[in-house]
Order: sequence, then structure tokens, then C-alpha cells
Amino acid sequence: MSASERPVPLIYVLNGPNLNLLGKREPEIYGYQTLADIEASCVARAGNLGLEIAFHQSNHEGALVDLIQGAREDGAGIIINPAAYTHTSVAILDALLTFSGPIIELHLSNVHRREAFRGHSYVSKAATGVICGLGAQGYLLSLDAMAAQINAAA
Ligand code: CA2
Repeated sequence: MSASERPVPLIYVLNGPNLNLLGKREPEIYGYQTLADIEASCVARAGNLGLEIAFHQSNHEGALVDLIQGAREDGAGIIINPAAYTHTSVAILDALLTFSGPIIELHLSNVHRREAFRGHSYVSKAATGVICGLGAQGYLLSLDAMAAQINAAA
């Protein structure tokens, strides 16, 4: 079913490399919640907002490109934490530039307080907005912002 035919807008929530380790390593930077915890809270928030989510994580750049291309078929919006690919991937940028709906770039940490290389994002060039530094709460804030973007466009 295409995005416009879906009764409930489908939002892709995409997560890049190493985010499968959340809650298991470096909690002082990335927090104590696991990615499964975050997915569960996103499903609950999306339900309250009248959205559905397709939540994915991959350690592979091409797999993330495939997911973004999939979102072109049935997705109303994309929330993406590209992790390290934020700072390196023209392929992910190019895929996002083909998507016509709202895109929110998300980071758990405040990338601007960290190493200088984290201050540059290829993905920001395609993003409607960027949320960073608020930990797992950023996922829920991204869903709130996505709902507002979609309602404003309706
Ligand atoms: O702050 C973020 O969300 C980042 O996207 C996380 C990336 C980092 O490369 C970006 O600069 C900022 C790293 C994700 C690594 O995730 C881990 C989770 C647990 C333990 C170790 C790494």
C-alpha cells in the first residue's frame, strides 16, 4: 500500500551501526536503555499520536540505503539516527534526498560537544530538522515533531 493509501501514516525509524549495543556499553554517553526499550516506547508514543512505525537497525550502509528506498514506497516520514554514517555517508544522504516527506535526524548525544568530526553531518543536508543531546527522549520528541509535520501538511 502506498503512503497516501495508508489509513495510518507509517514512519520509518532507522538506526545505524552499533546502536544495537545501546544499554550494554558506554551508558555514560548513550544511556541505559536498550534499543528494544526505545522501540517499545516509540511504538507506544506512535500509537498515541495516530502513527505506525517501522523500526529498524543495521550495521550496514547499503542496508540503510535499501530501507530508505523502501520508505519511498509506503513511508510518510523518516526518523533516522545514522550513527557514525552521519559523518561519512554520501550514499545515505543521496537516498534521503529522494524521499519527499519529512526527515528528522536524531542523535542521542550532543554531537557538537564531542570530537570535532562529529560536528559535521552529511545527513543534515536532507533533514527537515535535527534533534540531538537529549538521549532516548529524543526518539519520542522526534515522533511528536513528525506528527506535527504530517498534520501541518494534511
Ligand atoms: O549520539 C548519537 O546518537 C550518535 O549518532 C551515536 C553514534 C556516533 O557515531 C554519532 O557521532 C552520534 C555512535 C553509536 C554507537 O552506539 C553505541 C552504543 C552503545 C555502545 C557503544 C556504541
